[in-house]
Amino acid sequence: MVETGPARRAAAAFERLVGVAPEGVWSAPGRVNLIGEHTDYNDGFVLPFALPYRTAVAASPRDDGMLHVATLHDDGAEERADPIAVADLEPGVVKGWAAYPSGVAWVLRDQGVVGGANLVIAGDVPAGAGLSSSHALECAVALALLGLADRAVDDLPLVARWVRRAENEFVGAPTGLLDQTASLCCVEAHVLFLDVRSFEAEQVPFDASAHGLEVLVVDTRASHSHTDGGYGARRAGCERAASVLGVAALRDVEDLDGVLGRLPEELRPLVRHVVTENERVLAAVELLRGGRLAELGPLLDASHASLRDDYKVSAPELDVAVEAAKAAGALGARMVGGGFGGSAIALVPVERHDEVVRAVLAAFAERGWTTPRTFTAVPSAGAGRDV
Ligand code: GAF
Repeated sequence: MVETGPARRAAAAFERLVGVAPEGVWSAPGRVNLIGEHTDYNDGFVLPFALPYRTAVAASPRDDGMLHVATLHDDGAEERADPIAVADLEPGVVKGWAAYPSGVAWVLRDQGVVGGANLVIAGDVPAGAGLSSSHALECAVALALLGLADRAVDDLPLVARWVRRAENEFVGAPTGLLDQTASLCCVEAHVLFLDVRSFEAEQVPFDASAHGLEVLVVDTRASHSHTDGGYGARRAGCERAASVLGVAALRDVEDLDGVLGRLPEELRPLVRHVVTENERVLAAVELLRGGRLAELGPLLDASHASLRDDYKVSAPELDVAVEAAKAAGALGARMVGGGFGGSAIALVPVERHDEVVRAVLAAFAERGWTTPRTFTAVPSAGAGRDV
């Protein structure tokens, strides 16, 4: 049990707000996905790792069946959501940030976790950055509520499915299983190679620094959302294409060139992206298994081009970050997450770090855009109990 900064802050805020120490503190990380974007809801492959940034939830049970939730904002201000009876939770009744923890309590109620709770949240996963801050919060809440109920958490993929239900049905974001599975199942110094259909998982060692490399994250500060239609439209297009082709999911498409002609024109690029992106994940895993990290660059570049030109989920800020990083010496770069804003990653030789960061900041400054935030991402621990 490692007590992290967010865990300490959540526990301290809990004592201030509730007046006693919490029964426990649980936390979960954000993620980046090395490659494999928009493949998860097509039953495909993903390759994420957990970030060193986490959301922590300090918690204690309540015997009146009420859910009291508060969050600590970055500026130190505390905000309490309106208390609500767990029995009264239904999709649509809780809005804003409190919908995320409430949605998890709603799902777990169906699993027999019916008691009330005090939850105080603190975290340092950048919000709106495509780094999965919402899933970090939901996973931490899930572990906290299960922990308070003394429920063993031995089936993490099942917990991931519960969290997906909260996100899809309570929050209203039609997301897949990538983010919550990464947050729950990733381990330090590895990327998680996950077959989303079978849930077969392999922890693949990933130590970029041993190769003189780093994964640089550029949070463009162009904020994104998964509830505003663009994400759902792509997902619906994929489902329509699978149904036209008579396959269970686009994962099952084998002869890409052969099937494209059978599809309405507007669906072809979606299918092309998903099929080629799955191939890129498999190729990336082969490179990692062979210790050939420095050869990942072209796969990252091809992934970005496919997301930009075929899937059409990039944004000018993402494209500029990717191009500037590459021009300054990155071996490859791509947007990560759902897109329409958020973050990009670049595979950077350590000695080019400063130059790449300078180039990205200069490109943004030239355009009068908000200064992006950059950091080096090291594969970190997944969710768990801190205290
Ligand atoms: C978002 C979603 F939450 C994930 O499920 C996944 O689809 C991702 O976008 C794109 O790969 O992060």
